[in-house]
Amino acid sequence: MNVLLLSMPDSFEHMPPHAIRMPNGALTSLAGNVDPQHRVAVADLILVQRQVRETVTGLVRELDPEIVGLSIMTFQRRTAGRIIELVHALRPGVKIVVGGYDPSLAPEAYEEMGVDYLVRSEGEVTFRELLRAVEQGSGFDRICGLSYRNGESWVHNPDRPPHRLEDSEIRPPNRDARVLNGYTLMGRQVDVIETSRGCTYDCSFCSIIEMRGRNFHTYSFDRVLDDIRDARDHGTRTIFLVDDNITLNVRRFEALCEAIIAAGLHKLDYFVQAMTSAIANHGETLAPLMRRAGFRYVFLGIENILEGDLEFLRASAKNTERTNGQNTGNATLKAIDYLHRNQMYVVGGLIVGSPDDTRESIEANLEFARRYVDWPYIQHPTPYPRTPMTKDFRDQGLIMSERLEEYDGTTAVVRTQHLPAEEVEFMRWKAERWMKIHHIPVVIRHDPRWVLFEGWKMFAHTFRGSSIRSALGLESEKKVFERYRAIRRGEREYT
Ligand code: B12
Ligand code: SF4
Repeated sequence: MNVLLLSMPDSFEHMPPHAIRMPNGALTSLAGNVDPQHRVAVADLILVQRQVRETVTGLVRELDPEIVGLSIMTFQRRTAGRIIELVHALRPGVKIVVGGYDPSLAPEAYEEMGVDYLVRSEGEVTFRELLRAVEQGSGFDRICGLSYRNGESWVHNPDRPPHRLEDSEIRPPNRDARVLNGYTLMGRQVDVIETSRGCTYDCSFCSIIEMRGRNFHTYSFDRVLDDIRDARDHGTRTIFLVDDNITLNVRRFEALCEAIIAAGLHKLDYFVQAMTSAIANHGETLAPLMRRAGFRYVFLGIENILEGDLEFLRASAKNTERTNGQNTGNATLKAIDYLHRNQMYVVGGLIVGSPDDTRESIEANLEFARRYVDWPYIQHPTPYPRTPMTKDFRDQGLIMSERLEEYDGTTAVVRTQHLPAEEVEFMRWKAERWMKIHHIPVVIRHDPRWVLFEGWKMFAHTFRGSSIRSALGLESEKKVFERYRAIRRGEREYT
């Protein structure tokens, strides 16, 4: 069968598409795991963000797929709906399958969207079995993790337990299935690699626990190294490790760094997401190893520097420093110090706008980011389906927008008890633009050519909404913010 797999074009404030266009790891993993007789094409629509309609039309005409699959996050649901309509118009008999975080956590939302099959949680084995069943006409009732349309109603089969990843049942990704190109992270070709799946924490804002429960499973180093080599052989120079929480097992992470060095793969640049507690508590040995293995940017889940907010986010434990078995306070500064001492840069993940946040508490976090992080990645709490935080916000009546396309993390869709949503967003937006400028010298040193030819686009993106009048101080920042919001609304029309 011909199969076309699409990831959505929607991006958000911290991923300006002229600078960052990352592949969706799910789709190549699915492509690597179907039976060999199928012809699978993977198209990441972020690569053609302003030509979505033309590209999808061209691909459907050229590839003539029997099955079209879409990978969808919550803020991409509206775009997904429009793409499904387009595909149906182009090829009425096509079967549509959806997967990823949003379909898995809000399957009911897809029942009226022209979808035939919905794969919940991990997809490789379920999708393989689905294609077999479609091809052989053998029925779907035995496929765990699958929901499917049956006449006018939907059938939801039992869940599929998370895969243990230890055997070779999940085969490596198939990057040759990609039919578009142009992946980049500030001028260097980028790819994503998984070394593990799952997390045992339960932060209230995170979708991972509802998605797959609290567990942690790992791939073998041989497989991971082969995967990195494959990405490199496809032209990649920067690797993003997309593990949910690679720092859950620090000794394993250290061994992985050693394996990367031993395999001579440390000349690539690596980006990774990490818990502050793991870096603070093990930085003495871990940070130098990370540096030697090629790690350059570390996304730190700081979340918040105030204890009250950390409690609301249920993120205290992962941000706690321990000395001689005792809790000795917030781990953030120590983690940042270890990373900086080892020439790595900190992408500071902070969340501002929790229910009790005041102007002062938000400002304290913004000031912290100004002083200590190299690249801010500040977001607002966003009520994604089925997270504990969503329930808290709903119970307190603080959700201000149900327009899911705004659920991108940098549009404030909830208010606090003390501040309107728009004010929270304004404070973040105003502070963050200038923080990004401070990092430019580092980027120039690493990628001078890219900065020379593309840097101005990044600048223009960061300051969109500004005008000569605002630069001269003749217009208020609120006015610029209003313009920025209007531009952002327009950007969300991808189809
Ligand atoms: C890595 C990552 C990123 C990376 C890379 C994204 C990329 N291009 O791949 C970066 C940092 C760029 C990123 C950004 C964002 N992310 Co993100 N990200 C993740 C993370 C950590 C891992 C995702 C991943 O690659 N997993 C590995 C792959 C193989 O697994 P998978 O995606 O789950 O896919 C499997 C199944 O879902 C299923 N499947 C998926 N798609 C499909 C499609 C079909 C047809 C089928 C059959 C099956 C299927 O099968 C796959 C294989 O088993 C998750 C989870 C987490 N713990 O935080 C969040 C997560 C996915 N991100 C999230 C969000 C919200 C965002 C942002 C909007 C804002 C933010 N919070 O940072 C931005 C938007 C990005 C953009 N487009 O502009 C949310 C999504 C919540 C939701 N309900 O939609 C998550 C769950 C985190 C959270 N807050 O809970 N993200
Ligand atoms: S530690 Fe990270 S992956 Fe784990 S639940 Fe918290 S935010 Fe999610």
